[in-house]
Amino acid sequence: MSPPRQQRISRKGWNMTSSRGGLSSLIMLGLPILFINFCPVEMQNEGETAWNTADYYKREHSLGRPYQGTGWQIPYWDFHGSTIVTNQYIRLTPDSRSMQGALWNSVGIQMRNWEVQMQFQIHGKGKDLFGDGMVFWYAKDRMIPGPVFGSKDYFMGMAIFLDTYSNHNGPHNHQHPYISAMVNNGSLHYDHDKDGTHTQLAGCEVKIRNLQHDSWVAIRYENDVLSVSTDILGKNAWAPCLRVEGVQLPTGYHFGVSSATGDLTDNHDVIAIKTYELDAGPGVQGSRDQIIPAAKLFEQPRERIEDKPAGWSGIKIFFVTLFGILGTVVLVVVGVMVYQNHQQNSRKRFY
Ligand SMILES: [Ca+2]
Repeated sequence: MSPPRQQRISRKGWNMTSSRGGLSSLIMLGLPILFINFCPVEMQNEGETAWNTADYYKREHSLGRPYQGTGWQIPYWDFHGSTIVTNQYIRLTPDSRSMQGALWNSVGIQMRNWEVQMQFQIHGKGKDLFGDGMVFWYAKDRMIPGPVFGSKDYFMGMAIFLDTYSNHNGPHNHQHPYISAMVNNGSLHYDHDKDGTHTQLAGCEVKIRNLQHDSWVAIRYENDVLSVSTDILGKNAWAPCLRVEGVQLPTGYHFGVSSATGDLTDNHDVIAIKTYELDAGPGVQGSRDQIIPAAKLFEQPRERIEDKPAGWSGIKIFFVTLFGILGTVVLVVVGVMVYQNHQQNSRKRFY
C-alpha cells in the first residue's frame, strides 16, 4: 500500500521547514517563514502533478521553529508541567523520573477532515529500560494533567499512543515501541498496566526511539476513516501503521501532545506539528459539533485476557470446599447411623 497522496505532498512542504534542510538555516536567519506557512500545499510542491487545491496548511493548528512569538508564549499553543521550550525543540519531559508535560493547541478544530504531521524525537540514556512515551490527542478537555501519559483519563476524543515501554506483565502479542489508536466517549479507562490493549482500535510496532534522525507520525482523519503512518527511516517516505473505519469525532475539540516518565525515563521532544485541512468532498454535510466520539469497535469490546492462565477463582474454591465439607458430613452421619443400627441388631441377638 502506497502512502496516501496528500501525505507525500504535504511532507515535501514540511521538509522545507525542517532543520535538516539548507532552507532551515535561512529560516533561522530570518527568511520570512510566514510565506512558507501561508502557502497552499500545492505552491510548496512543484513537480507534483496530483494535488488538491482544497488541502490547506492551517497555521493556527501548527507549530514550528522558531516557536516563540513575543515573550515566552507560543502563538496558538499552551503548555504545562515539565515542558520547556528551546530554540530547537519543545521538550515535554526530560530524561528524568516522574515528569509530566503537555502542549495543547488553544484553537478548537472546526475542520471536518484533517491531517496532522508531527515531527518528534524520543531519546535517552536508557538502553534496555526507558519510558513511558507520548500521546497525540484530539480531545475535548485540554491542559488537564492526569495518569494517561500526563493527561486525563476517561477523556472524550481520540488518542494516538506512542508507547515505548511494555508495562504488560506477560507475553505481549506485539513488541514495543508500539503505536495504537483509541477513541473514547468519556466512559473508558486507559489501562496503563496493560498498555491500553483492551481499548485500542488498532496498532503497529515502530522503532521510534534513539534514532539518529527525527521521527514523523502522520494522523489523518478523513470521512470517518482514521489512519496513521510513520516515517522513521529518514528516507522521506511514509509507512502505513494503522487504519480504522467508522470513527466519529466531533468538531470543536483540541489537538495536544502529552508525555510522562515514571521510574523509567526518556526525553520526549516535539519539533514541529503541521496541520492540513482536507477537502471534505461532495456528500459530506451536516454539523459535527454535537456528536459523541465513537468507533465501530465500541460495540464489541474485546475480552480482557489475563497475563497468566487464571487459577480457580475465589467463588469456585468456596463452593468446591463447601460441597466437599457437606459431602463429608453426610457420609459421616450415614456411617454413624449404619453403625448404630448394626450395634442394636447385635445386642438383640445376645438377649
Ligand atoms: Ca506502556
